[in-house]
Amino acid sequence: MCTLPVLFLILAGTASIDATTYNVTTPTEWWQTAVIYEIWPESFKDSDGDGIGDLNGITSKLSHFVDMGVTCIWLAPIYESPFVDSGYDISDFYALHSTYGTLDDFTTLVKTAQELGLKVIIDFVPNHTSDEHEWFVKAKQGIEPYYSYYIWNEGIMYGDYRGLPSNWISGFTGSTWEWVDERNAYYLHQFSKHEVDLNWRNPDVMEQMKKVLTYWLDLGIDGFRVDAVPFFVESANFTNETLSGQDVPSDTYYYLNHTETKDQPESYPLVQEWKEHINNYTVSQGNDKVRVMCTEGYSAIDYVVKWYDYGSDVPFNFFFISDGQTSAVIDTATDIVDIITKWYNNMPSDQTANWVLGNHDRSRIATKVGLYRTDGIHFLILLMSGVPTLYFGDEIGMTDTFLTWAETTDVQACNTNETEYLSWTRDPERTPYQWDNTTAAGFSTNSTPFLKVNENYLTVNLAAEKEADFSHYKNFQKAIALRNTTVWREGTVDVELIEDDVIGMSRQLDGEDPIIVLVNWANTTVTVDLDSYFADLPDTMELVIADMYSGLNDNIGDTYNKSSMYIPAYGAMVLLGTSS
Ligand SMILES: *[C@@H]1O[C@H](CO)[C@@H](O)[C@H](O)[C@H]1NC(C)=O
Ligand SMILES: *[C@@H]1O[C@H](CO)[C@@H](O)[C@H](O)[C@H]1NC(C)=O
Ligand SMILES: *[C@@H]1O[C@H](CO)[C@@H](O)[C@H](O)[C@H]1NC(C)=O
Ligand SMILES: *[C@@H]1O[C@H](CO)[C@@H](O)[C@H](O)[C@H]1NC(C)=O
Ligand SMILES: *[C@@H]1O[C@H](CO)[C@@H](O)[C@H](O)[C@H]1NC(C)=O
Ligand SMILES: *[C@@H]1O[C@H](CO)[C@@H](O)[C@H](O)[C@H]1NC(C)=O
Ligand SMILES: *[C@@H]1O[C@H](CO)[C@@H](O)[C@H](O)[C@H]1NC(C)=O
Ligand SMILES: *[C@@H]1O[C@H](CO)[C@@H](O)[C@H](O)[C@H]1NC(C)=O
Ligand SMILES: *[C@@H]1O[C@H](CO)[C@@H](O)[C@H](O)[C@H]1NC(C)=O
Ligand SMILES: *[C@@H]1O[C@H](CO)[C@@H](O)[C@H](O)[C@H]1NC(C)=O
Ligand SMILES: CC(=O)N[C@H]1CO[C@H](CO)[C@@H](O)[C@@H]1O
Ligand SMILES: [Ca+2]
Ligand SMILES: [Ca+2]
Repeated sequence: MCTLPVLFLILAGTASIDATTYNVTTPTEWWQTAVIYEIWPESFKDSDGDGIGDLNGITSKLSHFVDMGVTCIWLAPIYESPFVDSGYDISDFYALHSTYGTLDDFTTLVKTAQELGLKVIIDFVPNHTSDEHEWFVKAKQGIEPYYSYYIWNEGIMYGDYRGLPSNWISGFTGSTWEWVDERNAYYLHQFSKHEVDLNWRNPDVMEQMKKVLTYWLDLGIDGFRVDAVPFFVESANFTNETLSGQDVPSDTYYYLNHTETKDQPESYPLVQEWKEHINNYTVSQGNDKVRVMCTEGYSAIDYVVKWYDYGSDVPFNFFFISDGQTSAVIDTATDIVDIITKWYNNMPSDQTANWVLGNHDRSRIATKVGLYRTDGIHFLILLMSGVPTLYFGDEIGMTDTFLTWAETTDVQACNTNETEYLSWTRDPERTPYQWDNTTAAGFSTNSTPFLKVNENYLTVNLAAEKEADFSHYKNFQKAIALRNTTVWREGTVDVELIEDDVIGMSRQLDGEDPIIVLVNWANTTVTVDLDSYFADLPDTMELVIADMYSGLNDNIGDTYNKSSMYIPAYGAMVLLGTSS
């Protein structure tokens, strides 16, 4: 009886049209055409020589975004913090980390950016507070209402022996439970023990955090990027999690399957409520402008796209980075095509796609795919429909910096040991931005910044790449410029695997010249007839951008015949149809 409807559905499914061509909903809001750029404030630009980036440093470099075509900057946490986890451990949601500057510096940054036509969004970190936050200091003393802002449990008594409330493991290694003598109880922390999880079943916590949102909205920002959304609510009964079966140490995160501490259904409505709060704010301001909300969470696809239904405009698509459980496999052209089609096939068709290549937690894209493939993957994410999210320095091909155990500062790595830290450390992708070939790569006048500068800065730096005829930076800038076309905004997206090794992508629209991107993921040349993959192309096309190492730099502006397209090894090309 049960199998009949299933069979019917499968049959109905085979009748669908070519699954690789996607229609695009024409963007109407600013964020739908934005390129979002993550600034790691500590590492971007130091204005006062203390070796640490700051807000005035960012303000002094805003023209960089305008030059590049980036339209929205996202600031990773700038709040007051003991800095155990680089500012994600917030001790006051209403104050700035003093090393970064003053509230005046912040409002100057926002105002200057907006005058330049840029949008500014900030990190919102509602899962936890620092253990030095006033609420937790009072909670530890048993003072209400603060005690109930957090999650406490006395553990399980086995005779005289007290066991942990559950076997849950923190994302930063070790138990999620930390004992407090004073309260005779454990508190919950999904990350560092200095990042105490808030109790999202307590409505007072919601009220407090809405006030935080309003405070920053009043300071003029254009939206929020919400941190760690899958971790908000945990199972109410502290049920043990099952073993994952992975061959990893028993105190590390991937030892368990996180069925009780991640992706819980009760987390979703929280985001919906913030979105409504933000919308209400906008109404109260006379609908003065549109504000965006992005959400951060690595999970299986169903859990991620579900955020669209709960008010997230941009649920970050991390599938180039991780499949939700382990690092993404991006070895072949098939892997890339699968990642792209998986998102388009699963996101609601009336929403906006998005693509993330890197961030402050993960190895840089140029390190992961190799510099010779970096331009190609940039062309793809910039020219498909949707919102690309870039990590600072990607535009110039910055790579991870090797740091010794002694030089390591990241809490996630420091919680492990000298033999294990390289698998956990996030410092390599957090070293200073490489502006030029002067002291500390132009990041600071201080020759010993908080993390050392990558040794490659003499050649890999913005000034040199602006001077060069061909560079990662120039290619990045040219690809962004092509987004300002009707065919980019409204054209269909067609993603094709070509001859095993090439990722082909077209944007087409009646009456407009198409955009074609060809990215050869392999170290072998190939000549293809594009007609076998894309319908209705004009006979000839003009090469408008080619990756730095393709050897095609002198061919920019040349006309190519669609029936015999030569693609160099690891080559990436952007072509424009010449229909007129
Ligand atoms: C895309 O739009 C075209 C024209 O409106 C329509 O015929 C086609 O079915 C749509 N394709 C998908 C996958 O929705
Ligand atoms: C939960 O896990 C802990 C630690 O492995 C164990 O001591 C405890 O017995 C488990 N509880 C249940 C109910 O299985
Ligand atoms: C455990 O708590 C969850 C809510 O987090 C609830 O759905 C589930 O029914 C509870 N299970 C038991 C055995 O009480
Ligand atoms: C753990 O989760 C993985 C991925 O979701 C799944 O394949 C596996 O079967 C689970 N393991 C157990 C023991 O439940
Ligand atoms: C938004 O405003 C409506 C109408 O005033 C109100 O009913 C609703 O509770 C508000 N939502 C939030 C999340 O504050
Ligand atoms: C480091 O940690 C690993 C995994 O927990 C352990 O096997 C190893 O012995 C430790 N090494 C040192 C030097 O402590
Ligand atoms: C440093 O950069 C400047 C400007 O980009 C360039 O003219 C000069 O040759 C560079 N010097 C070295 C040593 O690379
Ligand atoms: C976008 O293109 C239009 C004309 O097609 C031009 O006026 C405008 O300046 C361009 N905007 C940007 C940011 O390049
Ligand atoms: C690509 O192949 C060439 C020639 O076979 C070889 O010299 C080169 O090192 C290869 N490149 C990479 C990045 O593997
Ligand atoms: C394109 O190449 C094909 C096959 O080599 C050839 O038949 C055709 O005439 C060429 N078209 C143009 C416009 O050069
Ligand atoms: C990508 C990202 O924002 N990751 C953050 C998730 O949350 C934890 C705890 O706040 C941070 O340590 C990560 O950096
Ligand atoms: Ca500084
Ligand atoms: Ca939580």
